[in-house]
Amino acid sequence: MAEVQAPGLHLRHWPAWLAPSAAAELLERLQLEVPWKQEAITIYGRRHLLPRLTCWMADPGCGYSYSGLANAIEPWSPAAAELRDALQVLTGWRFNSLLLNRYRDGRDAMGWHADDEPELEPTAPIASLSLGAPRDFRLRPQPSPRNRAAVASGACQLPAGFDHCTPFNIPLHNGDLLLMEPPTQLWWQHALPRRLRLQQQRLNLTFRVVRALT
Ligand SMILES: O=C(O)CCC(=O)C(=O)O
Repeated sequence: MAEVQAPGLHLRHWPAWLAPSAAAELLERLQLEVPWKQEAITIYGRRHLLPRLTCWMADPGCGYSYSGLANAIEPWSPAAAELRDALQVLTGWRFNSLLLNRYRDGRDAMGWHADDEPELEPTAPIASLSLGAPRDFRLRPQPSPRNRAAVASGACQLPAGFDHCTPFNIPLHNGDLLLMEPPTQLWWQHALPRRLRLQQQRLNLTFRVVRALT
């Protein structure tokens, strides 16, 4: 396991957490078990199809929405539930929800964002498992709007050395596990850029802890 640390960022990376044969078998199972959908989001009144297929699996009541898209909750599939239980043993966290992304080829991608929605438990890590084709996972220093406002008002300070941080890349391969620890989502954004020559698919699973908001 490799630790990656920078001001406001803490990642733990297990290259080949799953052996190639286990990762290939899991990818096959997930392709069949998961009810993949291509969702649309509305930005400034215009509807856009997401450039990937997705599915939100979660315990009952653990809904999640972003960019005006309220994800329908699918029940845990057998393979996803096995992974959730293995991650509980590894991390001590009982993940109650999972976003699955299927990038059909290098034209599918994910834009810059942080997973900082209010329904996500801020003290929990996000556990990200990659299957299939390798892709670059980009990170850049970019405080969340809440933190930017808090810094501007003097309520909190930038992490020491944050001004000198620059974007960087972590190539994620078949079977890799990446744990994004707090407070990473509050100070850094991530993205999965397009790779137009890539023809193979990749699945990514991000296990999360959603809290009930009162
Ligand atoms: O596919 C990836 O590695 C990134 C997924 C991601 O950014 C997310 O689910 O929030």
